[in-house]
Amino acid sequence: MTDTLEQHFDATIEHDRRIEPRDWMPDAYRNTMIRQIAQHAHSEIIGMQPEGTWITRAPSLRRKAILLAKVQDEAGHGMYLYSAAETLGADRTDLTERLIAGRQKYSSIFNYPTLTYADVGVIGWLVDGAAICNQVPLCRSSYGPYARAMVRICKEESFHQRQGYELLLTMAAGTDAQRAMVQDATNRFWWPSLMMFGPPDDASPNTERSMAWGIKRHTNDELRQRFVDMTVPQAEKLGVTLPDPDLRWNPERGRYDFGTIDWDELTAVIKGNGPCNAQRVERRRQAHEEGAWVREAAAAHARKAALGADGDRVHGGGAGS
Ligand code: FAQ
Repeated sequence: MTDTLEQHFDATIEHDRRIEPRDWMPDAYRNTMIRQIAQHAHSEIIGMQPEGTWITRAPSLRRKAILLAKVQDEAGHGMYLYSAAETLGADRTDLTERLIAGRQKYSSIFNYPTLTYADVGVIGWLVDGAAICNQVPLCRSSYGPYARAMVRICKEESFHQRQGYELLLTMAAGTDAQRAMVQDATNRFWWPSLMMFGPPDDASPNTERSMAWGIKRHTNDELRQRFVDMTVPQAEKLGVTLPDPDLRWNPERGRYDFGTIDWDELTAVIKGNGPCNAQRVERRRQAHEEGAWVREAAAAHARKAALGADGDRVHGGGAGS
């Protein structure tokens, strides 16, 4: 029986069709999907914090409205993704508790501080830019609910990327002090953005199997290179220098060469030792506790509504008998 189910699973992957929630899947596939989707959902939710801190300090009503909308979008992405994880049998409360207990990861990038308003622009440009590069191929990921969630998420992320770039173009056309802020933010976020794509291929334990299962469509290094190639001309147009003396066009490869990434830094940040890890998780824990009454009220309302519906049914049934 399991053999037949496994053959069906393998054939679905081979023919590049989607695996759906009620389909049989190997435990390792299910666990990998839950891990990746949960990590992704946590990143969207924790990712609200670095920019969220600037909402009250946005320099104009227009910038405040844009930033509020963007941060709300990230919350929405987190919700779609938790729902996608639930289709695999995961429990949202359990996932949140694992995040707060440090037993599940979220993207390293959100453990860096946002020191000036230019950081909001640079996050839109580089962080959302890297997210798009990584996530557009995930729209073809083999797990149906994840792939479908990714379509809308990518549309919104590309709007986020453009708003960040527009903010930076405005600052770049401003004063010397504003241009210096843009350069400083670029200096701080460039290398961590490259780390978002994960460890190099030869140190990425999950890539080979995730590629074979059609969960990932490209390796970490392929996507990182794609991001560099896409971003260098954008930096030139902005008039900022990317902080890498080894960055240059390689005519033979038809791609940009770039310097060595500090993998020790990525490992440290993933292990919880980045500049803001403790603060981010603590804030998430507080928000979860402060939101307990909302969850209780929603559950009580749902119970009441269900009881009401049942009551009607019982009453109707009684009248007819
Ligand atoms: N940070 O074997 P691999 C956003 C972990 S975008 C932390 O290469 P895999 C939008 C990895 O999970 C950011 N951990 O793993 C936004 C694995 O953990 P394990 C989120 C990392 O899965 C913008 C271990 O290291 N995007 O939120 C990182 O094949 C602005 C070994 O790595 C996604 O999650 C890292 N950078 O490839 C929001 C995209 N890299 O098994 C707000 C979906 C690796 O030890 C504001 N995810 N790890 O527990 C993916 O594409 C993949 O999971 C990768 C990692 C590429 C991230």
